[in-house]
Amino acid sequence: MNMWTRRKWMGSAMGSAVGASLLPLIGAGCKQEPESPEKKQGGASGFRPDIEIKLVAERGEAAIWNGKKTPVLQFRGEVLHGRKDALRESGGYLGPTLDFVRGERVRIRFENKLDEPTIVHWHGMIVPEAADGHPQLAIKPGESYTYEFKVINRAGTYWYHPHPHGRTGFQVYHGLGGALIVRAPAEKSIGLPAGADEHLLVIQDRRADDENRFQYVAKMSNRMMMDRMMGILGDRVLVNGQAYKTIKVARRPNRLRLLNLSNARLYKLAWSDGLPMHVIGTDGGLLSGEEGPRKVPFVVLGPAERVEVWKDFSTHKAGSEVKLISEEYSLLMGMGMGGNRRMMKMGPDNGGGLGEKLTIAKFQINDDAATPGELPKLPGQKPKLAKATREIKTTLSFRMMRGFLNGKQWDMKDMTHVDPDETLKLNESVIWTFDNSSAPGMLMPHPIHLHGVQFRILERNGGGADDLVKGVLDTGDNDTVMVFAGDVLKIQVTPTVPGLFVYHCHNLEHEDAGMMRNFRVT
Ligand SMILES: [Cu+2]
Repeated sequence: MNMWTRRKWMGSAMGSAVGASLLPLIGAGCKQEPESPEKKQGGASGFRPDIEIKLVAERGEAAIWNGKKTPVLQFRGEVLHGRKDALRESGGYLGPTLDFVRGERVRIRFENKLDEPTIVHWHGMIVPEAADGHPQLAIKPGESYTYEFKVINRAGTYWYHPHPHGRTGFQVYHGLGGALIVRAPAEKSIGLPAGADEHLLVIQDRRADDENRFQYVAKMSNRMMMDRMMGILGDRVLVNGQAYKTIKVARRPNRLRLLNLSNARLYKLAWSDGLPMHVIGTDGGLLSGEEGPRKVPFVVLGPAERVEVWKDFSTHKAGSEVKLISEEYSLLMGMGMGGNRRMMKMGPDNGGGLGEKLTIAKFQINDDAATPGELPKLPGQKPKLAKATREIKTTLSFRMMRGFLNGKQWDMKDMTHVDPDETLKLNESVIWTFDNSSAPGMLMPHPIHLHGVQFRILERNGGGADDLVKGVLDTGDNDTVMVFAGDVLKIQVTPTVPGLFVYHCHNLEHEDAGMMRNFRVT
């Protein structure tokens, strides 16, 4: 028996109590099976997992740069039962990459070995509420929480990260996060590049001191104001938890899964060779044949968003190099308060590092003979959306270093509070408007994320996106969407799992500053 399995699993009294209170809310008609609270303690149950994984959050050290190792927080994992290739090491400080097949039943035994509360959320995954990592489910140090869900999402690129309110930004920044891939047999017939021609790039920015320690929100007052307003922006790019990433590629088409796991940075991703980006997928999987592949000069990727790109390296010389870069950009923001608010251009000169030109990764093309490929033909039509029966609206604002949704904040004393207009009916389509133009306070860009659903973006006025408009995709299935300053954006949401879920800004410094609310699906 190894070190992992010998350790005793502690039951979570808090998790059980909360689970019991949530249980009546998981009713019939749910695509997911109800869970019993006992299972939080890892006891026997009727749920028979195809895959069982142990996941631990703990302190560690990572060799990222020359010199001293960087103290990090990290997820470590192990397959206890089922396919061993459902988990593979990320290579850096990030948690293992989880690789599931649609339809599989998954049990994840999570243990908190940090010295503060935490809980894990499976970003983009549609799971029962008890498995969603709601902040009220946060467990104390030494406690464990067992997640059980069937993988019902479309094949796509998802991720996981902590979600304890007020500490999410800190924990993610220090290394807690990982990729989660969902595959489906049907995807194979499309003939996309696979195996060694498929690459996963988890993109993060960090600041570090002379001793290679990550620097979170600055203590210095001016910088601290900037950090809390813009979110943490780092000047060093890490890919898959490593610095100076060079990826060797064959001279043929490759498939790239790009994940923005940065706390606050938005990237304007482009190829250094000036060729367009061919987008084949978004947050929730591949685009339909009617929507993609989509050719754009660059891709705007906000915090927590993912994009899949097809790239033909056969047109490059053997031994040459092409870079994935983030081009310089500026964004409009509404600065100043009350009647004095005016739209200002924020960029590398005045945005605390916002919009800086950065190199993300270098692709080194190998010496093989070139094998050109054709753009893949994606199957299917754009899904026909049901007629929406209701409209709801949320205003976004930021003032006094705090974020607001409809003028309200996350309530730590009542973490299950839901307003009447935050109640959605199961399987009912609603049009949800996010208005980032009218509320008092500063107007900032906010990446808005809804738990428990994949949604469709209907329209936006595009205010504030400034020179980024050509790379804002607004297509396919999404769980996170950039709402720019001055923007009014409409999405269509059709929840398929009942329960209590959160929606929030995924600029993690904004989220921790209260920019999160519940919605309930009944
Ligand atoms: Cu925000």
